[in-house]
Amino acid sequence: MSEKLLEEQKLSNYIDGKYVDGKTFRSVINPATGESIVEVPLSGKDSVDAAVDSAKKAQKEWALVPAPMRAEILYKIGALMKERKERLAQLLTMENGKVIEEGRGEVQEGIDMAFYMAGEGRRLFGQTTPAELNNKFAMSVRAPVGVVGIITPWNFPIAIASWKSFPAIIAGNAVVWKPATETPIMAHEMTKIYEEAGLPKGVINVVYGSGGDVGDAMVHHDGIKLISFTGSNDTGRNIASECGRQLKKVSLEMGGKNAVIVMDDADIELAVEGILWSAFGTSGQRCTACSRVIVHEDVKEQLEKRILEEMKGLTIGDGLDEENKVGPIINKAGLDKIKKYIEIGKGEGARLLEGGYEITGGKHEKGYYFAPTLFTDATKDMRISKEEIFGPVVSLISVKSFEEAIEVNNGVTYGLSSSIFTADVNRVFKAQRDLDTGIVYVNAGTTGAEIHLPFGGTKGTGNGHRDSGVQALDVFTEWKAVYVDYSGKLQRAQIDN
Ligand code: UN1
Repeated sequence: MSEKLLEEQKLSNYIDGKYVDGKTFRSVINPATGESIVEVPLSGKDSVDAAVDSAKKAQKEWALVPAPMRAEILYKIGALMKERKERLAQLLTMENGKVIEEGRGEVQEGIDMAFYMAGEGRRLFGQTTPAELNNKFAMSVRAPVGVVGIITPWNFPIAIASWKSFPAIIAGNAVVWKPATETPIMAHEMTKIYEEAGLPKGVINVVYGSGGDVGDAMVHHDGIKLISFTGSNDTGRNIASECGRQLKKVSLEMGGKNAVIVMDDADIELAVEGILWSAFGTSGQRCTACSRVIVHEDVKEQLEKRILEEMKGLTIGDGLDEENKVGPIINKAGLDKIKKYIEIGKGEGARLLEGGYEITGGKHEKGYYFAPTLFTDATKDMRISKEEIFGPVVSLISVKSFEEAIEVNNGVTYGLSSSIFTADVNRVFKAQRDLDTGIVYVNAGTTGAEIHLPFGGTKGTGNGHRDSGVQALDVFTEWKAVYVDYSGKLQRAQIDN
């Protein structure tokens, strides 16, 4: 399969519109089979320097291309992604492991983002406003930030890159992109698409390598004016403190501990479907994955029973096989982290109802598989109820009231996504007001954010910025206030009126 889909045996950095060979490499492993798919360069500071030089040159000219003309190229990028959707989805499943249906869904997110941001090429709205003085015109316009650095994770290698790179380029920036070393193939496929769509050289540069080398060099480079990062909380904090020291703009998205609340008046069957999809889809490796179920005590037993029954129907295996509903975990480190949390949960006194083990043997032998897992009788203060596990593990916490459910939901350091199942309209509106997360769902699970709405969260999830939506433009632009005095004399604001 890999030979047929991908001809290259080694990937190359993409700098100034040219493929530049790497010196040292590591293998990209298909987590479903343990097989090596391709070699990815492990670059260093010199490659980042070259990428920034190229981006700087390109950005000057790109910023002068009228935004509707930049959009023409972005429309072409979207059209090529659409044309290659199946190829991209298959390669995505091979490098990331998510089941092919989800691979297609993710590529679609990227396509949607391309067309949506291309539309912004004819908007990029600023404001005009009356001036304080006569014969004077006042307006605010969006200006590009300059050369921007984007650092993207392995769990959504094409969607998250699209949320960041497309608003960046439509606004007239040039990009240095470090994709996750686990999933570089999506970036490589995108470089071919940029070329074919006619994106001028240097507008997007791709440098492969580790966070410690390439990421660090980007964060420290004074030619990069902004870092947009999605990844772990620890790395995000380190990036933010270094960017703070340099007064570099920084936008962070760092995960969640998302809960589905099931009230006593909920449609239980619908809630079960929502929980299964958002807890075990992408093997729980979404920032938005449901890893807590906060259930009203009156329906706890019924919900538990129905979740358990439905979990039995989850087929686990290689995501390229359409039969499978749950794919592998990204790598051994991911698997080890999940295993550690199973032991923590047991030690804390949560009751393991299902799963809790690595799946080995037969067709699972060479990949990294973990059984979908359900804990019950968890309490809000347990580590499994507070810390991000990033795997197919969900814990049930029982509560006595709506108010307690909201309190438990909000009692974690993260604030990305939350959900409530209820039939009571008053509870719906109170919940959307009081749930302290950047995304709230009613009668749906915690996943499935749409690209034209802001994506991000409160507290430890981020630092106040949002990916996707028009809000992403606020990250990738500076506001400039422009005053045009056409009175022919010096008018002094705050004095001459
Ligand atoms: C992520 O997990 O970082 O809402 C992104 C969702 C997807 C994106 C998830 N559209 O679950």
